[in-house]
Amino acid sequence: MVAWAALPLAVLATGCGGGTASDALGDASDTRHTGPDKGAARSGDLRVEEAWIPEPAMPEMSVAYLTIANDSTEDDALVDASTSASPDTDLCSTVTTDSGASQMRVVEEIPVPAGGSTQLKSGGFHLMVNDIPDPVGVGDTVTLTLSFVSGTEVEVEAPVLERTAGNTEERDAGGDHSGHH
Ligand SMILES: [Cu+2]
Repeated sequence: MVAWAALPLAVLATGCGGGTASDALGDASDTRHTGPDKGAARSGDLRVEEAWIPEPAMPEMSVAYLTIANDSTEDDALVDASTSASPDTDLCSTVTTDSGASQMRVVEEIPVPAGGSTQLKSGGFHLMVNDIPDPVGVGDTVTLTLSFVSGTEVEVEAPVLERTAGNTEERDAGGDHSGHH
């Protein structure tokens, strides 16, 4: 994870400069586990950490990765997501078929168990940002708004980062976006 050091501090400054991030954070002490390059926020019993967007391979479409932790004693689920980059964002899952092929499909919800956490990452659950009108690139920050079954809403700033070794967890499926349409 040495990639942090190579990132310009301007990414962080931009992400926090608008006031939105600090509003959403509420308790600043909750940012301590997250590197300076990825977004974090909390609302109620839900914590979002490590929010980021890999530099899109195609200008009109991207994915977003993050981790959601549920500190309550009730199961919760992500049921809707919107972004500042596009009016069309889906909850999506990559599944491996019996024949070993990777396929993506839109899902109705992404469960976050009580006292547990769910990672949105390459090869699993993720957010699918479709039909991006103005392409985003490294250095940009996208605001993600996440809505949960419990009624909790979390807004988090997700920086667009290069696909470096430290950022591409389990990125093995070469055709990550194929088959989505
Ligand atoms: Cu997808």
